[in-house]
Amino acid sequence: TAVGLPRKHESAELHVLGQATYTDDILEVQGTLHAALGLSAKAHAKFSTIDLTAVRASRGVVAVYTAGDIPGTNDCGPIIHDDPIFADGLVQYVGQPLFVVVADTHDNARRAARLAKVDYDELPAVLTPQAARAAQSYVLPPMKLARGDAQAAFERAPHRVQGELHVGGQEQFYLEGQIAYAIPKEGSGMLVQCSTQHPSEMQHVVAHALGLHSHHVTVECRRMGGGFGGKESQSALWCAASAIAAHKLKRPVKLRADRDDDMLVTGKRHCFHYLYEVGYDDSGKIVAAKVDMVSRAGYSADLSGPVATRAVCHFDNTYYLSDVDIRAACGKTNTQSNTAFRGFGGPQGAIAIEYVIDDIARNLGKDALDIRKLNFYGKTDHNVTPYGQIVVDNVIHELVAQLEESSEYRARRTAIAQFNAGSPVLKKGLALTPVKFGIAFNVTHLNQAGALVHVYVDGSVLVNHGGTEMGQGINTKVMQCVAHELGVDFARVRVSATDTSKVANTSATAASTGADLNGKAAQDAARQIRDRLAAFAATKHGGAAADVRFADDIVYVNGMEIDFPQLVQQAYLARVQLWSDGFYATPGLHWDPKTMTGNPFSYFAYGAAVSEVVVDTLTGEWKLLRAGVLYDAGNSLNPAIDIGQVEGAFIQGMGWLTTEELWWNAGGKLMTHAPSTYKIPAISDCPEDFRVQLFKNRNVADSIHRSKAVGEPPLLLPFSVFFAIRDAVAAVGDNTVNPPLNAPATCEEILKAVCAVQAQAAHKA
Ligand code: MTE
Ligand code: LUZ
Ligand code: MOS
Repeated sequence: TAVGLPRKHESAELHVLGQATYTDDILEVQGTLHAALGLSAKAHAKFSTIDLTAVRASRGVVAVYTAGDIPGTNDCGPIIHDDPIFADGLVQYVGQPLFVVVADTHDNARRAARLAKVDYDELPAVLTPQAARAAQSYVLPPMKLARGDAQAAFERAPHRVQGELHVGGQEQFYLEGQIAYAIPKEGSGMLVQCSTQHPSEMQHVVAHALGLHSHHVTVECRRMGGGFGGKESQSALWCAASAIAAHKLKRPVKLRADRDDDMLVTGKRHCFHYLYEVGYDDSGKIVAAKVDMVSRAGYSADLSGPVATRAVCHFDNTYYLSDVDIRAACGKTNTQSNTAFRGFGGPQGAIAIEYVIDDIARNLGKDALDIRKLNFYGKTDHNVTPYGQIVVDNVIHELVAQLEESSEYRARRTAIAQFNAGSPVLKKGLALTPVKFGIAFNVTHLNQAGALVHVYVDGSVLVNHGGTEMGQGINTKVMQCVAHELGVDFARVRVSATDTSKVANTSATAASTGADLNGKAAQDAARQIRDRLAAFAATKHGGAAADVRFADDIVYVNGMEIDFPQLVQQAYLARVQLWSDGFYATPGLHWDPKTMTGNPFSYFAYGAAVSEVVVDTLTGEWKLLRAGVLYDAGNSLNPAIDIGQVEGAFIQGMGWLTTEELWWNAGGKLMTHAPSTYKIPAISDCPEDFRVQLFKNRNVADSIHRSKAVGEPPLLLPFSVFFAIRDAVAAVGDNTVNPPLNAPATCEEILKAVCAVQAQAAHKA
């Protein structure tokens, strides 16, 4: 079987040899020009004209296009369509594109882009989600999900905790930046080669911008050097701008953002601000939970609605909350329009309840793990989420028990207490946190995928599917599925670039559903070919079609063994169709956005992690000493790739919660727009002792080979790092004071929390 083996990534050799082709590596067509964007210098301002004289006169410049030059619609936003390609009379954030300049070289285009003169008429700017909430300024109507009577239950509760929390955003920091290369074709055709998670959306945006139909536009993406959600919708601007220029000039135009522009222009993970009020009993059981979250949506809606919805639907995490009131609003701010980022609001929803549980544990003088376990969803009762979906596959009890034991959690807890008692400056902390993550797009219709499988006469197989490769290994997994279905060697199968002219109307490769959806679609296509081959084999060689078996590159028919290519050759001569399309739509999903109830998810993926840190309480510096992870990938399609995904997501999530800080100045300019000021984790931040294991399980849902998705859920595992830091900080006092720690827990933030705990401890004494 090809499925379930720990195969290396299909492009592993190309990656390490530097031979994998990214968009910028594609050989340039003769006559290619290079573009750059001119950006707004103000956060919120009106303007009437842009003086482009100096831009036009700059060396190598061929043309400049502004909003008025767009042949079709000036829009590159998903869902709500409130994102102009080029600002038209109004700028809403520092970095908003005003125009595209095309020159002979990349450097000449960039130099020219800075020479525009704009007469801004400044307007007041809203720069934080809290300010947006105060002004009731939202990009979408606020949402609410309630069950029971949270207010009454809160008032009756034996104990109450209330507080606020701020969790910062995060730059996707894909290694390959945004890029699009538009090549005009005959008869108004346009080919756009680009780095995108969503080729069909790019096709639509380019068609609309050019005033053409979808059939005029082909979008192709062989691979991305990472997307992480940042290329789900926001690759559109770059596609549209390059295509407009290419269409006007009838020349190929490449638009590659340099890192600073990429970070200034594009949206990031939403930061969230929370107000919470939770009631609990003496044992630590939550009896009432109220939370009011507001996100930083930025100046437009983009995907902020579905992100907030996922935050609402992940506030419960692994816990049964009888009486809840969850509110979420998407604050309109004069900053980049925030977008998808691995987890898509799920991490932001779940961290709030984890913070509350951490508070409760300290208030009761108990271990937070015990409070967590006490509140877990039940297996047969207390198993309905606030949005009405029944948790039918709950494995969190056994998963956490296994990790607790294998990590020697209790013994380490004791050892850490002893260490801290004898160590006034260095304090250690420990935390074990669980994850439950709903798998499916929470916008139901997006849960569909298509594939095309070709078996050529020589027995080689070419697969094209609607998913995109961003390093996560979707192609490897789909190849495994097809090889399995046809019973052929893995080496017989190849995947070609994602191409809107091959598979139409695809969804973004997102919501961790890439392999689930496209694996099923490719399986469907391969199965049809296999069935045709089986029918043909039985006709030609005798026996029943149902008894024909395909395995190990051999076809077993009526007691005979025929090599796969040989049977293919025979079938071709007999005029059997050797290629097929395939399609899949996830069954059983429904969602009512008005009541925020339904069955939005196909199933849940689970995991848990335990982290141990040491914090220098004089400097706020810290180190992750050891981390252990148990992740439920179901019947994993590829354990090597899945473990890689878990490790990557863990470290990426750790960066979000600790070192990665987005900082805007008083004028609304993002000052952390390069790695010099924005600190992503480095290899030296990875724990020396890092144990990642997959939990033995099988999906109860009929997913592809009973596997479970792995892309996003592990991003929530490093909650354990954040709460281990908070645990260490609490040890500065007597472990009863809740450190007011916001994320990211930078050294500065940790020191502030240390001082707050010391001040409270002094006050008590
Ligand atoms: N892994 C790598 N190497 N690069 C990426 O950009 N994106 C993540 C995750 N893992 C990403 C990644 C995100 S945000 C998602 S939604 C999933 O991969 C998408 O791919 P999948 O659905 O095929 O798992
Ligand atoms: N929903 C979701 C979405 O759960 N994940 C996504 O990535 C997404 N993207 C667009 C719309 N809804
Ligand atoms: Mo992933 S945030 O759903 O692209």
